Parts: sequence; C-alpha cells; structure tokens
Amino acid sequence: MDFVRSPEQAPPIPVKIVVAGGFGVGKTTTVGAISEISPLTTEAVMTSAGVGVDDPGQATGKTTTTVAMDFGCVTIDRSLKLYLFGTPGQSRFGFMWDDLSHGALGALVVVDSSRLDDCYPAVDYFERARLPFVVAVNAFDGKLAHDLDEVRWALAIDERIPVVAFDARNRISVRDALLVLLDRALDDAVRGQTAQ
Ligand SMILES: Nc1nc2c(ncn2[C@@H]2O[C@H](COP(=O)(O)OP(=O)(O)OP(=O)(O)O)[C@@H](O)[C@H]2O)c(=O)[nH]1
Ligand SMILES: [Mg+2]
Repeated sequence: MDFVRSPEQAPPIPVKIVVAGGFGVGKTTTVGAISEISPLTTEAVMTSAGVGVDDPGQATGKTTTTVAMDFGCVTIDRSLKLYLFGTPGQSRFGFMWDDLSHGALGALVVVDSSRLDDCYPAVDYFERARLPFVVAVNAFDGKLAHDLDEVRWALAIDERIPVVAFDARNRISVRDALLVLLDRALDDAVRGQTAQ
C-alpha cells in the first residue's frame, strides 16, 4: 500500500492572518462574513462607563465590543487555508496585539474613513511590527467619508502599502481584500529572498 500523499491529497497550508483596527471599525463583522465555521467571538456588552471614552462613530447600533479576540477560518483553495484572528479595538486591550500577531503572515487593517484619528494607531503598529499589511477601508453603507487617496494621505500610508475599499458585511468583498493581502505578503517574501 502507498502511504505517500500526492500533492492533491496534501492538507492545505495553514496561514495566520490578523484582522486589526481601531474601535468599532468592523473587525468582528469582517471575520464573521468570511469564516466557513461559526466564528468564535468574545463580545461583551458595552456599559455606560464607556460613554465619552469609546466612540463607535457610524456604528451607532453597536452594543457589544470584542474583549479578547475573534477567530474564524476560510479555505482559499486546495493548498491554502487562512486562520483569521480579530483583535479587540479598544486601546486598553492593545497589549493583546503582540500575541495575536505572533507568527502571522500579514494583517488586514480595517479603517473607518469617518474616524481616521482612531485608525492611525493600528497603521502605526503594523508599520513598526514589520508585518505585511493592507489597509481596508470599510465602506459603511456603501459610502466612504473620504476617498482612498485622502485616507492614504491622512494616515501617512506608504505608497507601497495597498489601500482598498471593502464592505465588512460582504463575503466576496472581504475575500477580495484578503487576496490583496496575500499578494502583498507574497511580494514581500519574494523581495526578501532576492535581497538575501
Ligand atoms: N451599516 C454598516 N454597519 C456595519 C458595517 N460593518 C460593521 N457594521 C456594524 O458596526 C458595528 C461594529 O462592528 P464590529 O464588527 O463589532 O466592529 P469591531 O471593529 O469588531 O468593534 P470592536 O471589537 O468593539 O473594536 C456592528 O454593529 C456592525 O453590525 C458596515 O459595513 N455597514
Ligand atoms: Mg470586534
């Protein structure tokens, strides 16, 4: 009997991806929209103690917040399966980001274009972490408060970092944003190899 697996039978390569961003930008929504398993979430009800501290912006119906992480997964093709780790957005949980990013191939940094000042720390974090990332601007209700060039300028995003618009509630739109990230990570890896 032959116990050697053919490439078609080999299990997909697991790849860790972080879905990060400021408070209430749509990270949990993003993971939930694409995950092929019921996503693991750690939502806690927001209390009045957060009023004036946590501004959910356009997400005025928001009643819960992530306090540890979101987890989901999606098979891209026979050779690749993504494991998605969503971060908490509130800055007081920032200490979790190092652990959640450990071993990740890259990050999808979700941005709400109407609250750019809340989104800068996430962009800054991944620039310093030297992890490939893509800035994904969540078009709440199909509209962007600023166009993509303005977002790039306001957040001082390097021209080599892709900035894309997407809809966190739409599976295909999330998939497309993740494919841009995979492309970007592959580019980085190839560039790193040729520089050696
Ligand atoms: N209308 C609209 N609502 C959205 C969209 N994306 C997210 N929401 C809503 O916005 C709220 C916040 O989304 P979440 O996915 O919880 O945001 P988050 O970034 O995970 O929030 P934290 O974990 O608290 O930082 C939820 O009530 C969503 O239903 C969108 O594209 N359009
Ligand atoms: Mg969340």
